Amino acid sequence: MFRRLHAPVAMLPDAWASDVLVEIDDGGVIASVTPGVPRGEAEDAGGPLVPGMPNLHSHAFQRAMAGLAERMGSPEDSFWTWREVMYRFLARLDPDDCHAIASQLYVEMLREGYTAVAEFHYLHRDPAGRRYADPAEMSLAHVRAAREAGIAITHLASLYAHGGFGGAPLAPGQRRFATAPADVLEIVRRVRAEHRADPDVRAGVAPHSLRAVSPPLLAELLDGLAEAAPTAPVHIHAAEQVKEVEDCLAWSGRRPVEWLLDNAPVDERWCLVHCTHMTREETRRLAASGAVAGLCPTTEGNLGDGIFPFPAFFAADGHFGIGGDSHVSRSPVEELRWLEYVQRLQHRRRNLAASPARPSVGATLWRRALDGGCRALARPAGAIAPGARADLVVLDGEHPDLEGRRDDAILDTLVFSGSERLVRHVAVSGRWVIRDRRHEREHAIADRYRRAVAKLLADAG
Ligand code: NGQ
Ligand code: ZN
Repeated sequence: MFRRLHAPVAMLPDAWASDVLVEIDDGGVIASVTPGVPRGEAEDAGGPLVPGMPNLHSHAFQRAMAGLAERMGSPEDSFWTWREVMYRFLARLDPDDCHAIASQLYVEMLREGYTAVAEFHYLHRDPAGRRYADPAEMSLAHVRAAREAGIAITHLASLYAHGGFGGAPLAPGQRRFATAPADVLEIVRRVRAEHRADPDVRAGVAPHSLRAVSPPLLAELLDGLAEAAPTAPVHIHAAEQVKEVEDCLAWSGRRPVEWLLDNAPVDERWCLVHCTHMTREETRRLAASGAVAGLCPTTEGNLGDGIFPFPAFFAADGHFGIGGDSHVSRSPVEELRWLEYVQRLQHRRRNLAASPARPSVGATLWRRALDGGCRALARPAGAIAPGARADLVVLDGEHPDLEGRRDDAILDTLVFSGSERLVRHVAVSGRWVIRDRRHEREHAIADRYRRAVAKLLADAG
């Protein structure tokens, strides 16, 4: 843990500054930020300093199947056939496998500049659909993986009770997800109790979707949460697929985002993941609600979801952050680049995530995703400012890509030219977890990951 860090340049909340001294207290919180001072005895960051990025949507186990769903099963392949492949994959996972996969994933994310993750977790039961002796076992395995890797985690225990709108029963492939509101609240309680002293572990809830959770169950969960953890975040998947929107209309006469805005207390505590398919009115209302839109551009591309109505949401000052979701990418740079490029392709224009006051696209995306991500994780970070947790990324100032780049051009270059090799050191709560692109335990963690995957694929035959 460092106490005083000096950077040649740093991205402060309003502008870039030079010769910045950052002081950190015993708890890993930034105590002071002073630009324009000599280094003195402070540690030398050695390159441009920017806040680390939160990853607001993760299903960690899906990391291990990246690349295994890219073969045509039928000419009708879609999100729904991918989901069948994913269900077959998860059917074999045990808590040790999940721990091995999540540790590897979290180390990879740190190396790319993510410093915190929201783990949207629904794999609660054993392969036969029975409760584990400790019903929080799978959740705690993920939290342990995060703490070993050194990434901050907001663990979101998912409520999953139905196989479709209108209270349809769970399909056989979904029996590992079966939960009631009381189970979810108990997991939240356990995660909080076991990590009470650790500010890098938080908990919240994730009603999986309006397909998986009926209105009475959603109300029961939110009532329980109001008592147990009134400020904890609430995440839900919404409007990712056209079929989901059609089914929701058939069930309720409303579209998923519209239903939530009309019937649930959607506000700053909420993160609606994807929101790919919204009308103009839903887009405006979602932005006005203060909720965060959880955008997962590489997974949304991979699954053929559709295109988020970014220009209207951005113009309405909506909050958004980025998630790795199925982890076909572990890089915040790639998520942000895809976010902008998809819009350019659709609208046949350039530089959409920008404004006359903030013309730099890469810097605007980085700043806005920091803000939305920290809101979604309920993590006071995302800025180099007093009071924020010291989640920091040091870029490689000697890298040829950054030659002659100043201020926001540094982040434009990171996002649009950037190789991932630009991320050099990474700190979470003032502790170095990546030094010179390496994690202290990366070899042991990768070995364990390889063994787990080898076993899983051998079992699959
Ligand atoms: C999930 N993933 O829960 O892992 C979902 C697929 C579903 C994404 N939507 C399952 N990307 O939505 O039913
Ligand atoms: Zn998801």
